[in-house]
Amino acid sequence: MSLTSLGSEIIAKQLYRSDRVHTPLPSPDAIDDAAMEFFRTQGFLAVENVFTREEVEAAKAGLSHLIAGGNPEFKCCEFEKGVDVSNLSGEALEAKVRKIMFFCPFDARLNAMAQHPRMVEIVRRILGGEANMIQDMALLKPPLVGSEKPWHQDTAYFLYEPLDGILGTWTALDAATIENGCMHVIPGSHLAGPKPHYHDRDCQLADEDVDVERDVVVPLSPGGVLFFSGLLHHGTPPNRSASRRRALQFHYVSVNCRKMDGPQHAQIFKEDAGYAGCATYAHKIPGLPIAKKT
Ligand SMILES: O=C(O)CCC(=O)C(=O)O
Repeated sequence: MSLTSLGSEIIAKQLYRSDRVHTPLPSPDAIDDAAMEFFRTQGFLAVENVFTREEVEAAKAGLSHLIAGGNPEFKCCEFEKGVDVSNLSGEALEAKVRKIMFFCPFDARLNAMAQHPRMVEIVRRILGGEANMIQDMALLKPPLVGSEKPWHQDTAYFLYEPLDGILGTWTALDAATIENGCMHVIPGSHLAGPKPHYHDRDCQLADEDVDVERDVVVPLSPGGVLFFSGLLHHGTPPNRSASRRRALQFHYVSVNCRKMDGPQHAQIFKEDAGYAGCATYAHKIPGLPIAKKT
C-alpha cells in the first residue's frame, strides 16, 4: 500500500534505514578487478576523490551562476513544492531549488565535470567501452525543505535499451550524509530486472516493492561519486538538517544502446493496468495508459 497519505516524516522512517553504511573506495586508483566484480553483483560502486576540491568549488560556482540568472539563455529551475519563491533572489532563492537540468551547454565548469577524463574513464570501464552522456542534472536537496526522491530505477525514465547499458553517476558537491539525505541503495536489486513504476509522490517503485530491510546508505565526501546501474533501486529521504546537499547526476549510455519509442518502453515497464514506467512523465509521451496503484 502507498505510504503517501502518512506524510514525509513517517515515510522517511519506514522506507529508509541507516544502520548499514557503505564505505567507498578511497580514490579511483583503488578500482581493481574486485571492485568491478562488486559493481557486477551489487549494482553500484562508490569512489571518493574522483574530483578535486577546486573542481567541486568551480561546479558549485557554476550552479550558483546559472540559478542567479547569469546566463539568460538558460531556463532555471524546479523549486521545492509548496515553497513561495516569488520574492526571493540570490542565496535565498538558491536555497529553495530542488533540481536543474540540461545545463552543460550553458556552463563550461559544469560541462567539465561531465566530460572529466577521470570520470569518463571509470564510466567506460564499467560499461565495457565507449559511452555517451544522455542527461545532466543537479539535485540540490536544500536544507530543511529538501524533499524525498522516492525509490526508483532510472531505466524507468530512459528510452534506451539494453537496460544494463545505462549508467548513473552521482557526484557529491557537499558532504552527503545520513542527516542531509545522501543516497540509499538496495544492493543487487539490478539483477532482478525492470519493475513497475507508478505515479505517486513522484514516478516511483510501489512503496511495498521496496526491500527496506536490505537498504544500504552511501555517504560521500565532496568530490566522491556513486556509479550505479540504471536498474538499481535507489532513493533519497528528505533533508531536515540545516546543511546543504548539492549533487550532480550525469547519465551515460553505452554506444551499443539503441533508442526506444514509448510503446517499446511499455513492453518492458508494464503491469495489468497499463504502462508502468516514467517516460510519460519524463518525455511527455502522449497516449500511454498509465497504470494506477490501488
Ligand atoms: O539526489 C537525489 O536526491 C536523488 C537523485 C536521483 O536518484 C534521481 O534524480 O534520479
